[in-house]
Amino acid sequence: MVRSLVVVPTYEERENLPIVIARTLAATPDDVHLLIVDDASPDGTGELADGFAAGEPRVHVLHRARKEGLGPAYLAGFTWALERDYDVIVEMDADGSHHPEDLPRLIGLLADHDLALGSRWVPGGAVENWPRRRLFLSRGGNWYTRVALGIDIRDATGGFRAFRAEALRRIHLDDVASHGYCFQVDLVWRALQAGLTVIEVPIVFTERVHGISKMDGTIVAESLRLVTWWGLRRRLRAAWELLVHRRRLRSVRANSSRADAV
Ligand SMILES: Nc1nc2c(ncn2[C@@H]2O[C@H](COP(=O)(O)OP(=O)(O)OP(=O)(O)O)[C@@H](O)[C@H]2O)c(=O)[nH]1
Ligand SMILES: [Mg+2]
Repeated sequence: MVRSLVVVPTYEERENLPIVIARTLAATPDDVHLLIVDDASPDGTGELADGFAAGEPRVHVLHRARKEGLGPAYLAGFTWALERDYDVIVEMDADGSHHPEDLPRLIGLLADHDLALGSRWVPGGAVENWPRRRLFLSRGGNWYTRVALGIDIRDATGGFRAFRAEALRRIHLDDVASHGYCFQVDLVWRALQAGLTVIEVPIVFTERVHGISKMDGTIVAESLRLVTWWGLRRRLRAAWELLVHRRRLRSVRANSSRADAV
């Protein structure tokens, strides 16, 4: 049996929570559980989640002391899942942007892959009701990420994805420090560097109906800064390896011409 845990970070999602829980439970079999990771939402989302958990064994809640961003909330959720030996760990937003009905397809792909990414920007993928500014930001951010890191991933910033637990264990989560969207890029980048198999599948992303977005300028700035740094570090490393290789080649040639002279 494959036990899956869908980790759902929440901050002020009181209106969305009942909907996302009901849709997830209805769309998935009993071996799929939900973990709500709430950062002490002032609107009482955490207490509401406790109420659901009390009446439904498939729902769990992790309370955190304060709002620290998406990255730390997910890391806490991943640790919770790995400690309890779930086989599959899924990321999903609480705001209805990700459709829980896609979960069986996403989880099913892990039979052949380490990481399955729900993607808005592969053929068949789409975004509903986004303003032009958000479309531009997402497409531009993904283009920049692809060029800077040299990866062939269309939607590295998306947050609807399923990991084999084993894959998460292999990508060393201890030193992940990114907080916002960049956290998503960080994990894909680590997965690729670790040689894990990554597949992108189309999803339809729908703009939230209730509540407000927690995305802001600091999240965009963090992403730009870290992706630029990772890209630079990748190129510097490649240049250094080329230099070392050339030096080695030169010394081998020098040695062999010395040997010829003798
Ligand atoms: N626990 C926790 N959850 C968060 C935090 N920030 C955002 N979230 C949740 O993470 C998910 C995604 O956040 P959103 O505000 O929808 O941000 P987004 O989806 O990146 O941006 P939009 O596309 O504008 O909705 C939602 O379920 C939020 O409630 C945080 O600091 N802590
Ligand atoms: Mg959202």
